[in-house]
Amino acid sequence: MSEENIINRMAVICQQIHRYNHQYYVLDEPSVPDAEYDRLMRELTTLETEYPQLKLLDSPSQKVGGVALKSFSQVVHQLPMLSLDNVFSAQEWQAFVKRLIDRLNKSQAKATVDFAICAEPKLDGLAVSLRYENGVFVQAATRGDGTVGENITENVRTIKSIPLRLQGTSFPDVLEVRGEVFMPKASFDALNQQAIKKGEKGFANPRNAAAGSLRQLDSKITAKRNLAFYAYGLGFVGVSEDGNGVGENWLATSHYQRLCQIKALGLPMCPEVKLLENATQVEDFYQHILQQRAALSYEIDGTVFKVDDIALQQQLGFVARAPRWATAYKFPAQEELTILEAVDFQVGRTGAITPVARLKPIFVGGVTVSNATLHNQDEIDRLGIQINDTVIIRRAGDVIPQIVSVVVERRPENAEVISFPKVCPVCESAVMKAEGEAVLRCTGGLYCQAQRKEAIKHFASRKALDVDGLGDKLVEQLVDEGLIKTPADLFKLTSLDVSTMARMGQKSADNLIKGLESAKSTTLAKFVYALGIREVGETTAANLAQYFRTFAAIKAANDEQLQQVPDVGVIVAKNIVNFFAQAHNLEVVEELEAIMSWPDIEVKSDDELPLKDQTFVLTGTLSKMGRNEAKAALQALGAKVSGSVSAKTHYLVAGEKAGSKLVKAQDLGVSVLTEDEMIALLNS
Ligand code: I6G
Repeated sequence: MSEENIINRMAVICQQIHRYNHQYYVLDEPSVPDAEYDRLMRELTTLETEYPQLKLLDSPSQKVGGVALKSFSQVVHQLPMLSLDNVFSAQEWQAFVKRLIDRLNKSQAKATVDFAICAEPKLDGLAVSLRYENGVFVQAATRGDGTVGENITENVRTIKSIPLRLQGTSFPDVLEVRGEVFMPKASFDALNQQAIKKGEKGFANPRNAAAGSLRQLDSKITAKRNLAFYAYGLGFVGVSEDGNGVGENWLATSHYQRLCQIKALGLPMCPEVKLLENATQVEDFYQHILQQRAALSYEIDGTVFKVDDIALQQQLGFVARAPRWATAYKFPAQEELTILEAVDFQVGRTGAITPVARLKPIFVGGVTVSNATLHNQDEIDRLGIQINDTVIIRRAGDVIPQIVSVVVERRPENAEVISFPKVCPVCESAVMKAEGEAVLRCTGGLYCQAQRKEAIKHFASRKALDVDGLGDKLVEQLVDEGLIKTPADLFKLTSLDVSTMARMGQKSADNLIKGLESAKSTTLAKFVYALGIREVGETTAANLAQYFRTFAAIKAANDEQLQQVPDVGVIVAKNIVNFFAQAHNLEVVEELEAIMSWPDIEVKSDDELPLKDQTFVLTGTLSKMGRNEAKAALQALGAKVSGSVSAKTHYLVAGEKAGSKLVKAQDLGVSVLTEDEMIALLNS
């Protein structure tokens, strides 16, 4: 690159980062994912390291964050509030350790490489500095540009977990505690739901919600937002001019011990913080926290590792804006940029036509993503998305990838509006949108090959008839080759039919026939669920079976009778009546009734249903019983098992790694049972 090109590139990046900083720190409205920001910052610092003479005076690499808001008074930090450098891989971590060791070797005659490391999750919040004078909270400031922050004392005062007076009697006259203010995931969800109800936009993520809440000029608003705080270190510590206190001597010589000291004064410390014996334990800690991530009640984006010995920290010192003795070891980005290359339309079991985004493959959240659902026209309108747009894609944990937003400023000239098909893309039947629904549906029913395939897949699926040897691919092949049209046709297949299909051996064919034979004996609840009636899930099917006891009674029930069943409202009742009113459904159902069997339902008295009217929610890993077994056991005693926690929940059963449902239950005061307590309840 010529010098002119380098200068231009640096100027472009600086301008971009300034804009992103303003959007992120001042407006609380980030327009690009953190990964893109980090990439630009790295490109800039690499160029600046290679060509220091070309570095711009106002380069954002010299700043830690955004600018202080005009509307808050300013606070000059007595000690600068630094930032952290990042590593993104095991290799980069090793390089960081090597740099530490080299530097210590240079500065010490006999360097000890076996130093302890203080390890913590990296919270996705907002760094703040709290100042206590003679044990009393007097000031809170944001990091700002690291030298000058915003005075947010009145807002921070409202954070419940921050003490206004330190506990005990032994502490320095002046103590600045630094840490992260954050919004727990459950509080963020509740806040956004409230916003949506009021027709407002809501926050993009818990970090923005925390920042937005701290920047309220009216601290009454902040007080209503459930913010939390974990301390991560110290700022200025000393004896005040008129004081005779303990000053700096009070401080331990280990970072971890200092955190424990801060905790003993009544300040919250993250429970996941751990003292590691040496750098070889870092990778395990990183993996452990990565696995815990979804179950933690707060958002994190990585881990932080610090040399624990304060004397070593002092030898290592600082670079321009970060300590040399600490680094954040970040998780793979959960948000990335990519291009929407095309949109296909898929037809589901109930005829719903779903637009599927075909994306330029992108590595995000640890996997390569090339598809994402766009749900329906409303979602497309909400996103304002067009083909060839640059989009932000998010994949958090095991959750399916989502398109979060469009980077409108990158819209190319060849962007194309997404238009829905006028007829079903599979069978060309008419399409329609029912009143009040956002979903467009194919009206072809079982005439539509796509709906047929999905109906048969559902019929054979694990929670329905659980047909051994019949996976989704095989169903597609059987339908494509014209061997089956309905679920009832499955039972007409012979081993010869199947074994003569492409890529099918005799053994797999025999397995399938055997699987079908044993699937003929089932339960009434599973049979009803397997029919795939719209919105009749497992619980509703079980309730229908328990209430009506025979299939004939379910088939003959009218709207009013159906609505007597727990869980069945107007819409579900209508779906059931409509299903049995269609001749082609009845034909298949009658064929199936002739082939299949299930035991009679025992009538239970109220005495035998001691958990009647009690609603349970199961969450986390139930290692002794497993979720399905626990659910069935609770339902057998009359309990209702729901998927989400609300004020109507009576008990939450929390297994290992329970996450946001546990937090919500605690917030709502719902009784929480361990798996053992649930088993004891079932046995009693
Ligand atoms: O911004 C930060 C977040 C978390 C930090 C930090 C931290 O430790 C867990 N530690 C330091 C030393 C600094 N910033 C400067």
